Amino acid sequence: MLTKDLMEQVIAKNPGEKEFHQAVSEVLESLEPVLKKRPEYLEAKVLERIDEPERQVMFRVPWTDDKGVIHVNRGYRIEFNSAIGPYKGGLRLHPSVNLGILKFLGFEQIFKNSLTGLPMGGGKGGADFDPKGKSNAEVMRFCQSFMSELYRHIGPNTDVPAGDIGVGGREIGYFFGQYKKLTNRFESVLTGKGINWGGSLIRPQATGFGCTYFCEEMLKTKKLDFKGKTVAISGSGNVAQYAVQKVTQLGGKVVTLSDSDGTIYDPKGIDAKKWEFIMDLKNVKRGRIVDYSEKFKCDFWKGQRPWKVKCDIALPCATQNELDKNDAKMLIDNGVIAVAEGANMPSTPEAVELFIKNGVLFGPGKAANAGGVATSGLEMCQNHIGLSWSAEEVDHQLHQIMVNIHKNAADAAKKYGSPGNYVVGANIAGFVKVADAMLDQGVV
Ligand code: NDP
Ligand code: 2IT
Repeated sequence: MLTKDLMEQVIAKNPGEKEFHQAVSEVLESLEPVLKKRPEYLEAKVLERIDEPERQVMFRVPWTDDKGVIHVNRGYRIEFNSAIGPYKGGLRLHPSVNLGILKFLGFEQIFKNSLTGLPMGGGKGGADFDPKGKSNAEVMRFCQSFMSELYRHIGPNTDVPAGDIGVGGREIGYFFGQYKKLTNRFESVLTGKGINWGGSLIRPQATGFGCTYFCEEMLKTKKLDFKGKTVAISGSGNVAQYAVQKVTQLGGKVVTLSDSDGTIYDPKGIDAKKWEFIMDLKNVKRGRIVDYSEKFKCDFWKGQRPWKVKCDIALPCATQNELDKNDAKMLIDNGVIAVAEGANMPSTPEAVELFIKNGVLFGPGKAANAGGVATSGLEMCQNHIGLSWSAEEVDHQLHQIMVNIHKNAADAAKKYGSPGNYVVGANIAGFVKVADAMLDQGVV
C-alpha cells in the first residue's frame, strides 16, 4: 500500500485522536488507485499536506450561569483546507467535543464540500459545552463568550461557520448578534441564520431532505423507491427530524427515532401529526424522546439503539460510531436494502465493510449528508447577491446537487475499479478537485 507509512505518521503525529485516525485511514485507503494513476500527488506531498490542518485555534470560553457561578469551557476552530474556497463547516456544542473529534469532522468536511460542487473549503469547530438543561440566558452568555474570541478568526471570505450537534437557530442567532456587535458589520459570516435576517429557506430541512434524496438515487439504481418501505432512523435532532418528514412524504414508514437515552419503536409509523409533536418536544420544550412513547403508547428501548428493528432502509442521523459491526449484522440479517448516513461517520469501519460485502447500498456521510452544507453554500450565494430565493427554488437546487453527488460518486467508483462502492467513489471525487487546486496553488 502506497499510503501505509503515511498512516503511521498521521497516528504518531496526532496521538490519541482515534476518530481522526479513523477518518484519515478510510480516505487514504480509497485513494490507492488514484495515486497509482496520478503519482504527481505523491511527489507534491498532497497527502501529507491535506492531513494537516492549515490552522487550529483553541481558546478559553468563560461564562457565568444563572446562579452567578463561573464556568470555563474550551473552544476550537479547525481551519483545515482552503484550496477551493473559504473554510466552511459547523460548530458542535457537546460535552464529548475534543480536538480529535473536530479534526475528524473538519477533515471529512474538505471532501464533502468539494462534492457539493460549490466553492467551499473545509473547517469545523465547537466547544465541550453541554447545552442540555441550560437556560436560554446561559446559552446566550456562552455563545457570546465563544464569539468574543472566534470573531477575529472568521469572515465571509475567510471562514463561515454553521450549526452541528447542539447548535441550531437559537445558537446561530446569539453567535451572529455578538459577531455584529464586535465588528459593526452585517455580513455573511454564519449560515443557518433566521429567514428574516439573511437565512435561506430550506436550510433547516436541507441535511435530512438531502440524505433522503441521496438514498432515493441509490434505490433507483435497483429500480426501487421509498414507497411502502420500513425505515429506521436514529437521533431526533435537526437531521433526523427532516429525514422523517421527507421519507414520509415519499411514501416510507419511519418506525424508530432515538436520543442518548434510548430508542422509540412505533410500528404504526411516525405520521405528520406525530411529527409535529416531535418538533415541539425537541425544538421548543427541549425534552426527551421517551415522552413520545408515553404520548403515543409505543415501546421505548432504554439505553438501546434502533438497529435491531426489522427494516428495509436505515438512516443513522445521530452521531459518530453509533452503528457497529453487530448492528450491521442485525440489519443485514433482517434484510436491509440501503443505509444512508445523515450523521458524520456514524458507521464503524467494520460495519461499513459488512454492508459493502453484503451488497447493501451504502451512502457514506460525506456524500449523503452534504445537502446541509450545500444549502449553506446557497445561503452564502443569496447573501452575496442580496436576494432570497423561494423554498421551491432552493429545494430544487438541493435536489439537483444530491443527484449530482450521487452520479459523481458512482462514476468515480466505476472509473477506479470499485463499481457500486460509494465510499471509494465519494472519497476519490471529493479529493481530486481539492488536490488539483492544491497543485495549481503551489507548495503552501
Ligand atoms: P442535533 O443536536 O440537532 O441532534 C443530535 C441528535 O443526536 C440528538 O437526538 C442527540 O440526542 C443525538 N446524539 C448526539 N450525540 C449522541 C451520542 N453521543 N449518543 C447518542 N445520541 C446522540 O444535531 P444534528 O441533527 O444537527 O446532527 C446530527 C448528526 O448529523 C451529527 O453527526 C452531525 O455532525 C451531522 N450533520 C449535521 C448537519 C446539519 O446541518 N445540522 C449537516 C451534516 C451532518 P441527545 O439530545 O440525547 O444528545
Ligand atoms: O457536518 C456538516 O456538514 C454540517 N454540520 C453543516 C456545515 C455547514 O456549514 O452548513
